[in-house]
Amino acid sequence: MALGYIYGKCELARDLLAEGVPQEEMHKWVCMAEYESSFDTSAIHDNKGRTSTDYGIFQINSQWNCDPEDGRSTRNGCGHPCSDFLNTDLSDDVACIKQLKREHNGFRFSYAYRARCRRVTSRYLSEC
Ligand SMILES: [Ca+2]
Repeated sequence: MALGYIYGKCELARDLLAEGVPQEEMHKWVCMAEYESSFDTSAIHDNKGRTSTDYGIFQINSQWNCDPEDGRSTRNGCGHPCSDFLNTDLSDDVACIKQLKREHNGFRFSYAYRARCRRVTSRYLSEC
């Protein structure tokens, strides 16, 4: 397990498949990772006013879905410290995104998905 790894697009699709992401959803997951983090597992972005921070390749949010462990309040819906979402073990990241997808009945919880990935088709992965 390492920090700060930047995936290639097709490499990420292979790893996500190994972590149990369904092939028919793969273009959506990889597109989300591209526009959330530019495929960087260690990406950290503070939201406006620093009330919350987004972590990792899928930019999991500290206010709702992980614990920033710095005293800020959190609902920690996925039950992990946010630092778990910065390494190259994507199993917990995938489990969290699957949970959010269930809770939200789709990927619209993701800003990047709403902004960039809604109309993406499997052709997005045609070079893989
Ligand atoms: Ca992880």
